[in-house]
Amino acid sequence: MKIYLNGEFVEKDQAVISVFDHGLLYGDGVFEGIRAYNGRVFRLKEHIVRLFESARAIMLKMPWSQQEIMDAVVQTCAVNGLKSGYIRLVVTRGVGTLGLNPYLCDKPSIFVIADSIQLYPKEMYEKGMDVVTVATIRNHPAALSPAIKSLNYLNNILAKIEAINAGVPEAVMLNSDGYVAECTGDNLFIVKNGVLITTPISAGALRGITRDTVIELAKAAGIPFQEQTLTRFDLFIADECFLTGTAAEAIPVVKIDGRPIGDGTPGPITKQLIAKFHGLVQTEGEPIPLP
Ligand code: PXG
Repeated sequence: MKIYLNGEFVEKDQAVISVFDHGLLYGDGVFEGIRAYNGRVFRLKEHIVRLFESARAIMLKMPWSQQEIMDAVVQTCAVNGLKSGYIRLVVTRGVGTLGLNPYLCDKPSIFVIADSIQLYPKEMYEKGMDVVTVATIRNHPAALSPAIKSLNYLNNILAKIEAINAGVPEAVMLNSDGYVAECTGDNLFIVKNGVLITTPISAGALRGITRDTVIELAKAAGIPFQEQTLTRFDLFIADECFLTGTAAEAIPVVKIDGRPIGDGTPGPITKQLIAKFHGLVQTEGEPIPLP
């Protein structure tokens, strides 16, 4: 496997980062998880725009153009012969000194890994998954904003640990006001009385690219949609629930905090949207030049 690292392709075991890189020392950096399907990189431009916005929010000046990074992503897939898989694009503050001052870091580091991912077992996509609400709240927007896809995921990891310790794979995180924010690596949708609903970004959600895609698909299919502040009560009385994320794709949720959602099986609108999503990703995206 070849990794793109600071402008070069290097073998996996040679793809190393300095212990003085602030990405490692402080989680000071930004990243994207991107998917390739059927020889195309899905919504690449949207991921790159979000990466640049995350970088801007942390005052990390990108020395590369958006096009250069898009080319690096596509080339990393091509040199690895990757037709379908998962791409991790990471930009760190770069090598600096001990001490927090980011301005002492000379230049950012960048790397791209093109590999595979299987987040949840296949049967969960068919039968649905169970989730729990956890005590760890989503970062307060006045601290590290949940809109920034930063390398500092420890808060979400703590929530993920709570879920796994409770015997389920994913956690619903609330915000500091007690409203539903999102999950540790996925956005959350419910269906109530035929209306598709997701939490607003202002509730502490990342503007997920899969979230945006599902909203587009719903609108095109004539499914009523709204963003709405949600409480746990709203989840408990929902007819359907599902999660979206680049890694997870779209996955039905059938139980929250031990309570069955709807009739306890993936709902019809959930299944319809998941099918449409799978159709779309096969045909849309930046082509990977494969031999
Ligand atoms: N919320 C959060 C907090 C995320 O990290 C999403 C929503 C979904 O966004 P996209 O754009 O992917 O639809 C994410 C992205 C993992 C993993 O291993 C998940 C993400 C990133 C990296 C790893 O579960 N999620």
